[in-house]
Amino acid sequence: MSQREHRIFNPAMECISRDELHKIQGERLAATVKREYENVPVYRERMDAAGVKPEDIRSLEDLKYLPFMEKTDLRDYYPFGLLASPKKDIVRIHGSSGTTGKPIVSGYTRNDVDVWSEMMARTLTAAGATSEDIVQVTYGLGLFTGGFGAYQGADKLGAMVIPMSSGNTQRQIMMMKDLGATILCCTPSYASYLGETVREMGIDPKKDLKLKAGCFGAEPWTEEMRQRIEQLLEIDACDIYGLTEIAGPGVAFECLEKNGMHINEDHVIAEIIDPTTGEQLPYGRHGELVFTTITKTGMPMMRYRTHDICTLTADKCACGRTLARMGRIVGRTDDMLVIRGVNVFPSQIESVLVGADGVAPHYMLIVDRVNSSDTLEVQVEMTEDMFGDTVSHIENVRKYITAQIKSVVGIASKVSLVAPKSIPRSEGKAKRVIDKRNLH
Ligand code: DLL
Repeated sequence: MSQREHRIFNPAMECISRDELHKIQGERLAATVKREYENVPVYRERMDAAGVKPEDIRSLEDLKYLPFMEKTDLRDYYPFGLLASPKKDIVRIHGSSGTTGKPIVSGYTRNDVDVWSEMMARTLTAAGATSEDIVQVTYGLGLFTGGFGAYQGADKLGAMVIPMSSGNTQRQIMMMKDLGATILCCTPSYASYLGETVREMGIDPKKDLKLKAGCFGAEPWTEEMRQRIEQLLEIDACDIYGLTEIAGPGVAFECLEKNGMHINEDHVIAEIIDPTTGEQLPYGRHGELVFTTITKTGMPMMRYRTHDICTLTADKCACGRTLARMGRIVGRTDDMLVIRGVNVFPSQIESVLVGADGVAPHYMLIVDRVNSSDTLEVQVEMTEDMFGDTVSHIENVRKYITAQIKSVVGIASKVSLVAPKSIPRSEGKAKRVIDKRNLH
């Protein structure tokens, strides 16, 4: 057992026996499918086409008979075509930018907002938060779910919330210091930038700040990035996961064991499937994460394909929770880069860069096609120290990184060490890839 003190917001649910949980999931699934079939024409059509009736879905094992939903469905039935409740019962809309013009939107009833707030209260509690804490919300407050999700969870806990929203780094740090924020909620890329700026301003996090933990998510990050943020800000950095279509942040969260994210399985059912065949894969195997909501009433989702790739485990966690855990997201089936036939995830390259001396983890991957062959350029910023170093030392570091990328990812790349602060910083989700191959 770990020596850490673990706080649990709702022990009755978070530590429920797996048998009892599966029973509840089966009952909630059956009720949700009935609601979907009766209220949403597209669910009825798809289930009829698959030859499944609501009465066929009686337990968790029947999940596999249900059809999948995709992000394209949210576009096709935009904005209200997937509502399972009357529009007057929808109290909130959130959305996220898609790869094409219109955002995808999801409608939440009062029940859905309450469920999501509880999921986020569990998330903050797992990172050590209580009603005594001061939570700085640096996720954008707006259509994006990050800001409101973190705000609602902290509010449910009875903590003090500083709803900063994103941006204005100096001001974030001033408020953090003056108000004594103890918990930080933002993207990991921004947490790392905040940490660097804190150090540049000569602030000693141990002496001058009161931060103890952060709930970071909304984009893929690595174990190396966790260590960097923890060192820069002297905090526990916990990974949190969510998506607009399901509930926003808090769908899954790490406890202080930092060993995978507990899924709020009394509200969602998680599966891992083979992205090509759609077959369910056993726990422990990497595949595409699929969620089915079982308490959502506004816009419930049936077997929603997230395109996120990870593993699941139901092994016991030292925190005492029985909720299954998802591993770090290693990439997405759709932003996985295929370069000269090799699957490449930006997170693999990030793990090399964060571990290398002389460079800061601000990078951009530029993929192109030259003479019918794919090319990968990795632009990474030098640290200030390195920038003033000898040409031969810089060249050695460049060669070292090139060799590491080759050994981790399996393909050759061109590594360019660029000047400090020359790669644009992001306040929300970081943009790490420019793929020029589709432009030719
Ligand atoms: O990013 C919700 C969120 C806000 C989660 C704040 C965590 C913290 P969307 O904008 O709809 O919602 O984007 C969802 O972001 O399918 C993943 O690809 C990615 N993502 C979210 N959390 C993580 C994470 C919010 N912890 C999409 N690790 C998801 C890796 C993540 N990727």
